[in-house]
Amino acid sequence: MSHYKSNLRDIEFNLFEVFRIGELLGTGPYEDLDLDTARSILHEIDRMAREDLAPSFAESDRNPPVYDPETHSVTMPEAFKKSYRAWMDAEWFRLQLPAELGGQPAPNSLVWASSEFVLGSNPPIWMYACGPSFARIVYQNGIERDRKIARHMVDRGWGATMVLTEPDAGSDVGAGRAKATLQDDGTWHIEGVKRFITSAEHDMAENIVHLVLARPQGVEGAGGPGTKGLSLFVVPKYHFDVESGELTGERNGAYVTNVEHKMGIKVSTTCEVTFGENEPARGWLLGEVHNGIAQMFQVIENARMMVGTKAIATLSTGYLNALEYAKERVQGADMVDPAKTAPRVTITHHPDVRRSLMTQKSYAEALRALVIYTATFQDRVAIAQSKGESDALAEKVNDLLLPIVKGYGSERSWVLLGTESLQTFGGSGFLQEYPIEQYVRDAKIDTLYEGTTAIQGQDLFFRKIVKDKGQALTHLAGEIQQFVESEAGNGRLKIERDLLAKGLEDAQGVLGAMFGDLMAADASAENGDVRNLYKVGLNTSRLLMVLGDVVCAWLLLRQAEVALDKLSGDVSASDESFYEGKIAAAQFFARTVLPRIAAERATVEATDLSLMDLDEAAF
Ligand code: ST9
Ligand code: FAD
Repeated sequence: MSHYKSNLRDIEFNLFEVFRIGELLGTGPYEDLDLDTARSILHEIDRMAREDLAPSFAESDRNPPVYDPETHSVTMPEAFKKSYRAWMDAEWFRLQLPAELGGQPAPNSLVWASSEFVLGSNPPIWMYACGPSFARIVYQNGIERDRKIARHMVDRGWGATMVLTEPDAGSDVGAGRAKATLQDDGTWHIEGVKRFITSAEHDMAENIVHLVLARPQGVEGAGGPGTKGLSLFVVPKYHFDVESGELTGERNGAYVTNVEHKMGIKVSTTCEVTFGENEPARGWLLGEVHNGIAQMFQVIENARMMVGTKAIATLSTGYLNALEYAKERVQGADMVDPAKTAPRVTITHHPDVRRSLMTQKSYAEALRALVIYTATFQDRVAIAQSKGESDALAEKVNDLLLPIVKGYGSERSWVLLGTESLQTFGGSGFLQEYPIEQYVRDAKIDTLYEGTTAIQGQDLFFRKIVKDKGQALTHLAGEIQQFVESEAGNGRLKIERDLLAKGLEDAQGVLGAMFGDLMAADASAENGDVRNLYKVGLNTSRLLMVLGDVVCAWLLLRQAEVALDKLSGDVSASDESFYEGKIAAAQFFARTVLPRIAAERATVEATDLSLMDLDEAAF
């Protein structure tokens, strides 16, 4: 039986009942896609995930890829290859591609909603399968040569990687030392060692294209210090004929020189890649422009969305596994039955288990809504672009929400998988017989790669709020305020709307205190002291969590409003339970999570410099 338990009903609820993406279908860039087709896509990917992708999940964890240092090659487990092949053969990746690359574009909300099935059932499949999406970046940023390469990447099913990290350049990408030297024929030779590169070696594709950040040498206006001096190079594993895509049989000097042994996602190869050690590693400058970090961030934005969705997908299947177990596990008597001979009950009768299950349910469903809500702004961006216009506000709100999806989503998911989902199983949760221990191991990475949580918190405050002059945040806060002041839920959500109002006010208090500290760090102002910036830095991760909780509470309450509306009409018995569950989750979240924001506010307002003044020896 599949480890993976999907929640198709909730995904459809979000897409079609809450965010009403049906209204986009059959119009503009989605003219060829109707509602029935959209639903059938979801149903088919859900089926594939459970029947074709999930079966190799545990097996490839226990029998991970084997690296041969002699040949610098990796042999993937057969079971995983089979799942990967099934996914690639189905060609669902075309939903993310423009028509010029053989795609059939679908709304991002539909794509990210359906990605949950893959990312919940066997996430490394999605990562290995990203070659076509990387091709899109090559295509969009490239010159005619690059566009040809992009087509080969899609048509020939090549793999691809994003290559930033070096031993001394992790969060600080700008410290990277890999260098690029221009050759007479217009190509570049890359030299340096990159580490932790996902999917850099495997035996599931005839070629792998590395997108490498490196610093050009001796080029006017490029190659300076920091991230702005980095350029992006397209560096294949095997050389090929640019016109036909045929491999020439010649190996490029980009070799995997180690594969890491990891805590989780073991089937995803995490590689050290050495460029140009014994033979040249030849590549092309993408688009022949030195704009590397901005180009790479087009990949990173997509990857951050993916990582958040992966974490959230895992929490959802973790919760549904825990729920199934809790409904069957008989242990102890009902708390209110004092008799020694009282009948034993399933653990769902115990208040603490109910608290735990509802915590898991409300977060999993809130986070799913967060992913899909974020993707609706990507839809707006794509629709505007298809008309040759831009939707600046949608771009900004998407940017604002990305660190919340990635940073808050991964933190909440990984913690809850351990403290609640695994805990529901008691000692059995610790065993490999159940999938939760692997979920916990596999989800931990989501708080680390694609920018750690600390980086997400800083990105949120400094770039997405301060640099944006609060425009996106003002829009989002305005939407929440409007909901607070509405009659949503007709009295049944009144307490929760009041709690949301207080949560929003406290979140604004957190921001107010942080802005105060930021101003006080302006050394040119009267009494300004740059060290006050530390106070901001002490609270950026906290802000990430606070804003995440407020947005999630609001999204759950919006869902509850829709559910209440549906319940006022005729619904099937299963839908009645579903909608009641939506209301219960929203109320629980509002009543148990939102009040904590007041404490976070008090903490932020009381922040001083004592921690920064403390001698390191005292730690
Ligand atoms: C990794 C991979 O960890 C893990 C999983 C791999 C799975 C692979 C497969 C999945 C990938 C799928 C992708 C397919 C692609 C499909 C796409 C389809 C469309 N937003 O603040 P500054 C830019 S990989 C946008 O001064 P510092 C911007 O250009 C490793 N852009 O930064 C900016 O210039 P300006 C991941 C942003 O102090 C410039 O950077 N590693 C953003 O120089 C400089 O900005 C990391 O994530 C943003 N949010 O550098 C590193 N931020 O301001 C984490 C910056 O003029 N570290 N830019 O616009 C950081 O993010 C650092 O904050 C830093 C700091 C490096 C940016
Ligand atoms: P460091 O940057 O050394 O961070 C250590 C700690 O210090 C962290 O807690 C961090 O939050 C904190 N910290 C660092 N700087 C700051 C700061 N300025 N403010 C506050 N706190 C800070 N990279 C790629 O390029 N391509 C890939 O495909 C890829 N895949 C990966 C797959 C796996 C399994 C792993 C483990 C990593 C992968 N990475 C990849 C690298 C990944 O993106 C980095 O590990 C990550 O960005 C953190 O860098 P680091 O490990 O060097 O940690």
